[in-house]
Amino acid sequence: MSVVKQSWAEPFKIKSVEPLTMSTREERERVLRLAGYNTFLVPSKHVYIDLLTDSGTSAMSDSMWAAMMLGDEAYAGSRNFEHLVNAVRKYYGFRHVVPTHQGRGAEHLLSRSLIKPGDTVPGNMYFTTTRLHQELAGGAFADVIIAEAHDPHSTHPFKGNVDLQRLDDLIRSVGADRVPYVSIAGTVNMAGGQPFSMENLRQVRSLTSKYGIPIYLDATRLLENAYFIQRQEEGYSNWTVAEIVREICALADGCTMSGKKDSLVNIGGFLATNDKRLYEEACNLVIVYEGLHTYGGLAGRDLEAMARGIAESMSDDHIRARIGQVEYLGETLLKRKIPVVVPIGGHAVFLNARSFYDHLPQDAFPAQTLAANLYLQSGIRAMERGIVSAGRNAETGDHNRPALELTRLTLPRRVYTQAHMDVTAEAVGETYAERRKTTGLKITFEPKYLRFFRARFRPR
Ligand code: PLI
Repeated sequence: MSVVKQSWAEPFKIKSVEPLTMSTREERERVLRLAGYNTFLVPSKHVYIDLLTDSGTSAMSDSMWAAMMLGDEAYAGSRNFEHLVNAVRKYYGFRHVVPTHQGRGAEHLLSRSLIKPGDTVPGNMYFTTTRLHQELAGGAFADVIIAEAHDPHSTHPFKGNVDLQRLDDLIRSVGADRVPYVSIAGTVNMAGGQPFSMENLRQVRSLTSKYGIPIYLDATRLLENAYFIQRQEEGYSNWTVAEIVREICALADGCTMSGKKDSLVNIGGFLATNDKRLYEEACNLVIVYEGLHTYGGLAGRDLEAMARGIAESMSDDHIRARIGQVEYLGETLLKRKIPVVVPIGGHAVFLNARSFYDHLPQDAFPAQTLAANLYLQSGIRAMERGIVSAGRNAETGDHNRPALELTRLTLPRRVYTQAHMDVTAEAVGETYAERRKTTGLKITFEPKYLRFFRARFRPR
């Protein structure tokens, strides 16, 4: 294993490049106004460094691009499907695989198959699409993550851990038969990309086994979680990340997956399970909503790229450089005394917008404001992960008010260089220097579901 080296460098060289465009501040003012101060509504041609998301934005390798020419575009039983199933079985260890167009397709299948109206699904913090699918299936999400996860200053190394007492109390209060599964996400997105520990997952497994409740992983960034276990949890420093991923999956019954993150593809996902009954139901539903159970809304070439992306992603050198870059940006910002969530997470650096704009109330949307101002300052695109993302309470209609009010600088895999990180840190520093001028935003339009994608704002 090569993980004991002092420094890291990208384990690839660049073969193909895409030019970046820089705009003027006047242009960005106009673009931002037209976009309703929502970075999701800014056309990418007006973006300089795009840190909106790590989803579907990775650079594929030459091998993955070559795989695109090996698409077996048969309607049924494409050989690329077999390759995908083999890759999932080998690296994640689950027996049955249903491809989907992306992660939320798999969440839809899982939620519709297992949740009955009135059920409760405990999880280590909500994720936007995951919770919505649980709610649309008639269930309610219940947060059982440890309290430290809601504290941007806590340096707990495994802020993605489940609070076992809370989980046990919840199961007892709603009844085990109303808990169809427990949902455990790798490097918890909304907590700042924070991992769970193997020990904690083992304890969750032993608790849920007592009640006969299955565990479904959100494996979207499980590999990143495995890297933190390798580096930080006693007993794992000599394991490969691939071995750790298998060990995690051995403690679960299945997973949903957005291949657009860990698996390095621009589109694709899957549901995987060891439960034959769930597999059968998911096959029924995927045919209605996505496509045949052997392609799930994807072309053969996409399935092939994902099969190769899964194998490629399971490399210690790859994941070390990927998270090394995120940490480099985080540490550069910390040196500049910019308030960020600590520890630095796996896929992104999360700016603590509450501290950044400590003069703004949460109803002035500080994290949304920060994303807008950073864009205005530099053309760098970030995204909100705070009160806007949290949406409204399904029963009362009031804003959900999360403790964390964050702006996410998300790093696509293998796309940007260290110099881009330096420029980003400078731009954040300049935005911070001007923080007192900011008065925040007002919401002017709000879509029904997942409002952060399309909501519009204006200055307060
Ligand atoms: O964007 P999808 O449908 O492929 O995946 C949905 C999804 C599920 N779980 C988690 C933890 C995610 O982060 C996730 C998607 N995340 C996006 C798009 C993001 O920007 O973080």
